[in-house]
Amino acid sequence: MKTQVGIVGAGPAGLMLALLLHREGIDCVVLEARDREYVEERVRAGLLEQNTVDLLRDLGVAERLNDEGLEHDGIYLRYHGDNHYVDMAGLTGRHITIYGQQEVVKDVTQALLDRGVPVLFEVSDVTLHDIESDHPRITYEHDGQSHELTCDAIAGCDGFHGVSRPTIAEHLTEYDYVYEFGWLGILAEAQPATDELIYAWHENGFALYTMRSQKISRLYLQVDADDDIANWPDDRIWNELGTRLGNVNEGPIFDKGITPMRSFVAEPMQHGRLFLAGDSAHIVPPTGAKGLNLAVNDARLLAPALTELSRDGNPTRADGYTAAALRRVWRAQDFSNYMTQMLHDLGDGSFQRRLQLARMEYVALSDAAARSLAENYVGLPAEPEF
Ligand code: RFL
Ligand code: PHB
Repeated sequence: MKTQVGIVGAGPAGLMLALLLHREGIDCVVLEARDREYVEERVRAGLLEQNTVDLLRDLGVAERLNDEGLEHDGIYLRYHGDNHYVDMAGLTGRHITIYGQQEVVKDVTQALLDRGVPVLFEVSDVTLHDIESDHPRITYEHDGQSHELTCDAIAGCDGFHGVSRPTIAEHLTEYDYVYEFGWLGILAEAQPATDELIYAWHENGFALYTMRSQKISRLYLQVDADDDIANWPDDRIWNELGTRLGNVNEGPIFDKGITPMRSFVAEPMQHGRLFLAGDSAHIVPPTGAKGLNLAVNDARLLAPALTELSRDGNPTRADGYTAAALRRVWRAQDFSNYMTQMLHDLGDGSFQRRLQLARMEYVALSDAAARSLAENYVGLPAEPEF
């Protein structure tokens, strides 16, 4: 089999790339290790930057997003028991939208299948070959048979634990930082007790109040990285959320889990004809809500680069992909780290904790400080074509 671009992974990066390439008339095949239901039900991110929403609209896949997405104007920073509003829309003229990552995945997967783009689920033994040639190949198993796909380029969109990055590991420099804490996240059938997201600094550690709809709340607690979800029966979770967030509406919890946190970047994001996009190349802690949005931005930059490479044989843009993508990646790394360091108990004593409060007060009191946080949080405008 032949295609122009072989895409490994049907997460946000791979799916968005496929849709963008299809719009340019470029053939692609998406290979996904898991089954469709698993990918579509996996609970993950929820916060879309304005750029991400604009791109989904531009691609004609925003019907449900327009109906069900919750547009927000700002966030609350909470410390010493009070909420301090940061007016993102007023400061930047841009918005953020709450719409579950798995809903984006469902909408884009369906659009691809409707437009005739092959998305193969439950593919195994994916192996990449001849990356340094003009015709790299992917071998894989599907439906009990071995297959080989010859491409002009391969997009490694297979997340942090995929096969793409390890294939070119010897050519990469990796920057890695692992935090000593994680997030315990829940979904509950409960009307959110807040109109905007609340990022809470508390002596016991960070907490975040977010939502999925008028009826579903999503909440997070900072816990130790090696904590076990079995230590957290529902009443302990609600108790701790109430302590850290103040007024919380309780309801049946239907999903809970602990996620470790890390900051990670692999450079460059290309070797030969293999291009990395999304979590396969970089991870941010979720405090800045950037992971999904970075994955989408990578796809936005990679699509025209691969189009020119495959259609015209012109590698100029493809060669510029790493530099273009990394600018936003490192900005997001810095912002995610800033939010994480300001809000969590880092275990480094009362002086540092007191400094965190001074930083938060500065954001609450100074327009300049608030604007800096706001423009990063809503997402800097998409960079011009490179
Ligand atoms: P994904 O979503 O991990 O998709 C990779 C896909 O590749 C498949 N795969 C393979 N397929 C074939 N062969 C193989 N060998 C394969 N190995 C893996 C996987 O099954 C999977 O389907 O990566 P992608 O597309 O780069 O997307 C990245 C985002 O998923 C991620 O950055 C965000 O979820 C991060 N994140 C958040 N991002 C935001 O922008 N805003 C948020 O509010 C936000 N909150 C979060 C988050 C991530 C969280 N967790 C659980 C990590 C909150 C949480 C709790
Ligand atoms: C979410 O809604 O899941 C969410 C929102 C903001 C974050 C992280 C996660 O910073």
